[in-house]
Amino acid sequence: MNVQTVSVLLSFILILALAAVFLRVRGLAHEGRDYAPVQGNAYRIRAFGFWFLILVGLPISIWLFRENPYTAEAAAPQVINVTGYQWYWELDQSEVAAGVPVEFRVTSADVNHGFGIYDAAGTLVAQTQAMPGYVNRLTHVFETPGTYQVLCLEYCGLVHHNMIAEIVVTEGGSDG
Ligand SMILES: [Cu+2]
Repeated sequence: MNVQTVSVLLSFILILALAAVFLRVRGLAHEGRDYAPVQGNAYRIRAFGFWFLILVGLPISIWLFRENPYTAEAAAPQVINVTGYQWYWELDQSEVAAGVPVEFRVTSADVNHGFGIYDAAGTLVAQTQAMPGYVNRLTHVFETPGTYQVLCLEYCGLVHHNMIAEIVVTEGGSDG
C-alpha cells in the first residue's frame, strides 16, 4: 500500500468519524441540559487545549523550523525547472548528484499544485507550492542517492493522485 492509498483510506475513515459526530450531536439536540455543568466541562477542555498547545505544540513547531529550506543559500549549482499541469509534472532535468544543493524553480501552468518530494521509504523530504504566475524556489540537498518520487500535495482535480514523477539522485562528486 503506497502513501497515496493510505491517505485516501485515512481521509475516508476521518470523514466517516466526523459524520458520526454530527449525527450524534443532531440526535442529542432535542435533550434539554442545564447550562452550568456543560460550561464547566467546556472551560476545562479549553484550558487543557491552551496549555497543551503552549507546552507541546510550541516546542514541536520551533523544533520543526530548525531546517528552513527557504533561507538556504541561493547559489545552487544544480537547477531543476518544474511545471505542474493537470495532471502531470514536467521537470527539465530528473537526475542530480547527492551532496550538492539543488534549486527547484517551481511553477504551474493551470491551477495550484503541491510539489512534494518523497524518498524511497515514502518520507516527505521537501515541498513547496506550484502556483500559476509565480516561480517558487526551493533548495534541497539530497544526502542519499536513490530514486525519489514527486507527488502532488494539493488536491487539483480528478486525476490529482496520478501526478507522479521521479528524480534520480546519483553519487555526488564525479559529473555533478
Ligand atoms: Cu494535485
